[in-house]
Amino acid sequence: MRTVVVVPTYNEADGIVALLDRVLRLAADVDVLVVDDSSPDGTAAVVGAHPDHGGRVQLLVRPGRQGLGPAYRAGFAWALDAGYDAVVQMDADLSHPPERLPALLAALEHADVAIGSRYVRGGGVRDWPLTRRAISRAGNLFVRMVLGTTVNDTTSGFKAFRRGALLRVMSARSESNGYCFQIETLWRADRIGLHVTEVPITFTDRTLGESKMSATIVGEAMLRVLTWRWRELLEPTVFGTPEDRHRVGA
Ligand SMILES: Nc1nc2c(ncn2[C@@H]2O[C@H](COP(=O)(O)OP(=O)(O)OP(=O)(O)O)[C@@H](O)[C@H]2O)c(=O)[nH]1
Ligand SMILES: [Mg+2]
Repeated sequence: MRTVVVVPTYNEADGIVALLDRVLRLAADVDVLVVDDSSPDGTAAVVGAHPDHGGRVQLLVRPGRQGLGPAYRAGFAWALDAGYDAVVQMDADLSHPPERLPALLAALEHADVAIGSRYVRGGGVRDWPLTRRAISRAGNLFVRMVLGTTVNDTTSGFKAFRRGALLRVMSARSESNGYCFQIETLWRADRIGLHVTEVPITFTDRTLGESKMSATIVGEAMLRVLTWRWRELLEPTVFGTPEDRHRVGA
């Protein structure tokens, strides 16, 4: 299965080489696409200077900081154009263990979307302060209650999609600027009727670089989740009828 790992970066020069090396050594058919928003710390130059292992390391540089959502939309469009069979998303800060990638890809043998999950048996979070744990837990509870999904880790940024599944998820116009992009893709996958599964991962707090999480990002997520729910209550067939959904196959 030809796979590409899409990694958005903003000021991740310190850890990106370790991430590239850890991903590239996993399997010969796994490539990496770094989507950098012209990071002032020179992340793109560091990636450009890394051996590309015969085209396995690709770089998409965008004109300036536009947020996680636009970076992923550009990266996913590139990956689909390039014809990959599976597309993975992963943070650049090594919070997501690259070594769990084979488990995510194995899960795609019987699922359309595999989520690297902190909140299933065997998963967890290491080194996060109590406040950050509480925000993540509360955020997940909020999303589960408002959107009515059974997925445990709705905000995970470590996911693998089969090509057909990603094509369907990205066929609708996505508006998320920040981290709510993660929730949006999950919500769409759930509503389209795709088979979503969770694979346990241990998430480790970043040791290099700085967090880009902000109150604006959290605020956008809460507002958008409520708006999405409101919209689908007003228009229940927005994702097709139940019959349409049963016909889905990725
Ligand atoms: N291209 C791009 N990448 C971004 C942007 N904002 C964040 N990222 C990347 O998105 C990933 C997740 O960001 P983080 O700051 O690690 O977010 P987080 O994991 O929720 O926060 P921490 O746990 O505190 O690190 C990282 O790889 C960032 O470099 C952006 O505006 N553009
Ligand atoms: Mg992080």
